[in-house]
Amino acid sequence: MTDCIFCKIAAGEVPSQKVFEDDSVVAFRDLSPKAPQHVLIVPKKHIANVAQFQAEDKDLAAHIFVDVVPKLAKELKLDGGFRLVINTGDDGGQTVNHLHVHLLGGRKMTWPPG
Ligand code: DGP
Repeated sequence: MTDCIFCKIAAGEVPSQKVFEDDSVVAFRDLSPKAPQHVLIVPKKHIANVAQFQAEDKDLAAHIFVDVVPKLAKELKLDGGFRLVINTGDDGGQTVNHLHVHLLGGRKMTWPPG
């Protein structure tokens, strides 16, 4: 999508601190980190949010959670645990309308979030 910041980051048109990239996914450090480790895991395909997942995205969704999350958690040394957040839509606090999974760690998380 032409006017999407995460599409531009995924395409390398806008700089980011990438920590992972393969054919279908990119992960980079959040501009405004909420924890010592705060990475955004983003599919390269423009999907607005999880409510817009299609049947054809099942492999992509599995890849994110089965392959990418555990790999990054290990590389970032989040052995004590971490939090995944997927803000979805206005009420969910989503500000960038390109699906992304926040991977947060490196400190004790509180619950509930604000
Ligand atoms: P959300 O509220 O779930 O839509 O989170 C969007 C996150 O994206 C927010 O934590 C800040 C981050 N962000 C927004 N624009 C940029 C950017 O241009 N680069 C990077 N690295 N992060 C961004």
